Amino acid sequence: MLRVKQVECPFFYGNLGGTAVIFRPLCRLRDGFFACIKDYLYNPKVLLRKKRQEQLLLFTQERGIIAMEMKDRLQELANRAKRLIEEAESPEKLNDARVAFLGKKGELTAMLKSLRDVAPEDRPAVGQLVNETRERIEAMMEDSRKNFEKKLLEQKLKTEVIDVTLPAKKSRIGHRHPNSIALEEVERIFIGMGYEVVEGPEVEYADYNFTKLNIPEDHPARDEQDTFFINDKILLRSQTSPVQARTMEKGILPIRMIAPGRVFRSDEVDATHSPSFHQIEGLVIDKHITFADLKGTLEEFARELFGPETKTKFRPHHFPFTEPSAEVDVSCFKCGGKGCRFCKGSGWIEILGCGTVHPNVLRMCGIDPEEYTGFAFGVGLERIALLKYEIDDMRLLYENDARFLKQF
Ligand code: 2NL
Repeated sequence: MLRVKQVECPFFYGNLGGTAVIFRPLCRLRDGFFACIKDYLYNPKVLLRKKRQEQLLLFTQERGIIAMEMKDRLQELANRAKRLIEEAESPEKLNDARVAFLGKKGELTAMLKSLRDVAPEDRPAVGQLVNETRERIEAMMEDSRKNFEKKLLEQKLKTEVIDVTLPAKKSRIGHRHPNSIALEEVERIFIGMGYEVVEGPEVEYADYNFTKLNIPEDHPARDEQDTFFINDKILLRSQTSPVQARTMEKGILPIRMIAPGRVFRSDEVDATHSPSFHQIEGLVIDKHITFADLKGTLEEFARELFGPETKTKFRPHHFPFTEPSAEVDVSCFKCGGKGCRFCKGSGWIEILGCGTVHPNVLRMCGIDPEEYTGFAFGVGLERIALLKYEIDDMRLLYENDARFLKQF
């Protein structure tokens, strides 16, 4: 037993041989001296465990303190948020407060992050408190926002007086292009006579555009200067007749059809020409169809389009796909045929080309010319539109100037 002198503290801390920090308890002896207690207490392992326990105690105490602190801080934060929300004089200021407290880098979000410093057993309670605080702040903000909205509405109602006697603003909607109006008019007339409207491709085989229409290989219409060729066999259609050739090939007879659509020719732009324009072609195939049927049909068409007094004149002409062929003039609807500036003094206006279908065309499209005959015609849509609306330059139809278009 080691005898040591009386010391004031019953504990002694020291560094023995660098192994560990030794915590050496002494026990008080009867005669006022102290003695060390048993050896196992010097065991550094035991002592270290004790120390850890001590630290742990301290740590949990500290965390307890953190939990307490967080409650206070949350309360303080809620109070501060309340004050700021109450003081916000604009929705923008309110939004600033929202960002400061609830934003990604806001104070409450930071508090939520520091929840990991709280003792695990306190975390649910503190976490709930954070959430409750967030809800409280959100509710206050929502109230304030509604308040702003209400005030704004009240102010608007006071200042924005509506005069219900003012005339309404006219909404300016567009309308159909003169070409479309003319096309629909022509379609209406022929549908009324029992015709079908058929459409076909704008990119065509030369075979359908020329060969089957009795336009042989060496015909000038095939010239590259007149037609847009894609290659030897394919081109941009120069007329809508290929649509009719395709219909004849289907072999469903009789045929009563019109084929409206865009066509292409290699022309320079001027007042009466364009490389892309529109055609409406008509075709009737049945047993016993004669030139008289063609005349009757086109006379009726002219009267419907230009008025019941309109007269027609059939002048002999040549087309490769019809025989006989004719060009048709109508009596001038401006002067009634007397002659004026509009008809250049002649009293007549040319409107279309027509004829009875050439037997070669019928044969090449699979129809027996001994059994069936037919007539066909072709009219330029732009020509009809220009005449109908007394427009003297075709280019106006393509320029899309609203000041021009809105007149029709
Ligand atoms: C014109 C002349 C015309 C045709 C087109 C036609 C079509 C077939 C058979 C026979 Cl499939 N003919 N079409 C006939 C005569 C004249 O158009 O000056 N158009 C603007």
